[in-house]
Amino acid sequence: METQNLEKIFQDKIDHETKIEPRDWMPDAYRKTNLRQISQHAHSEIVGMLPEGNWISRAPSLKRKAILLAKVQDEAGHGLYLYAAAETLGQSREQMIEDLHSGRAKYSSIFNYPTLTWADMGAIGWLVDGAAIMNQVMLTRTSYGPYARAMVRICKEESFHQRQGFEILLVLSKGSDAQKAMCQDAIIRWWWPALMMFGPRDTESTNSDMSMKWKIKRKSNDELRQQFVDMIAEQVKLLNMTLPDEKLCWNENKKHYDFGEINWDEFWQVVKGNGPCNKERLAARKKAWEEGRWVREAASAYAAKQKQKQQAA
Ligand code: FAQ
Repeated sequence: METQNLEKIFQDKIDHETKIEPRDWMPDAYRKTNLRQISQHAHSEIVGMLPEGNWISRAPSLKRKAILLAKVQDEAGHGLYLYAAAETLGQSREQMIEDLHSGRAKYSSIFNYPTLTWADMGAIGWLVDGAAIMNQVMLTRTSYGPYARAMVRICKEESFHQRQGFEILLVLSKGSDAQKAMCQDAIIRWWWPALMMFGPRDTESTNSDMSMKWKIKRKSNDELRQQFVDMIAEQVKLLNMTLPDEKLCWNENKKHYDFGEINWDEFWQVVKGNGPCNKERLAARKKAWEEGRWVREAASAYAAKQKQKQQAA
């Protein structure tokens, strides 16, 4: 069939909300941009384990430790579903990991900030997982089938993560003066980086036009960021805390909160690898990959042996 016809059938499917599956014909650019986004998303989940992993051994109680451990394990699971979804587009996991380690592939800017206090576990759950869900609920309806299906389970787990983060902050917000100060400080440090998670302004977003046409994305970066600000500006009142933005105020005409300008220079610096923890994060991932080599080899050898046994039987 001619490419023009194939493209028409493909776009008709998208327009009629039929999922695109791995064996369906798809334009090269659709394959590429899905591979880019899904693999970056997978990398974000895996690198995202590091800032919180840093606090597992220092959690203030056994209960908090168990919850944090489970949350960090959930993130590993999300990474695995997403790598598996990305592999259906024809790239090997080894290649994706190599792209991460060499700095060719991106991951979310947010994970390049340090976790300085226990309150950061609360702020990450509430703000970072909160921003992640805001963006990811639309991805449960994304046009590429394996990505959409992976996102359904991920979103359920992320909403638990967000509530556990808020609860950590709620406890601190009712605690001693030092605990209240710790809570406020974490909110101040994580607020702007959380807003950056939604990506550049719509006018600067190079991928959005095609991603919207192909229903990979269904809401723009600015639209989602606004929804997030509207939600958090209300929730912060329950904590009796404030967000570090003097321009934040309800706009009755727009029925949305107005808010200040993101430091875009900082955003691009972090995306380009010059954030506070970029080098540390990549070094930790490379070390884990090297040190885990024997486990991967042993697991592969075991799987091959089992397969041989089954075939012989
Ligand atoms: N950081 O044209 P756009 C999580 C790049 S998961 C770094 O607007 P697009 C769970 C972008 O890649 C968090 N780079 O791009 C968790 C592009 O460069 P490229 C991750 C960024 O794709 C919680 C360029 O800028 N979530 O948190 C960022 O249409 C707690 C131009 O941008 C996802 O990955 C950024 N913040 O929209 C885990 C969700 N923003 O690739 C552990 C899926 C933009 O052309 C603990 N991804 N860039 O070289 C998406 O929805 C989209 O990819 C966006 C960006 C919205 C992130």
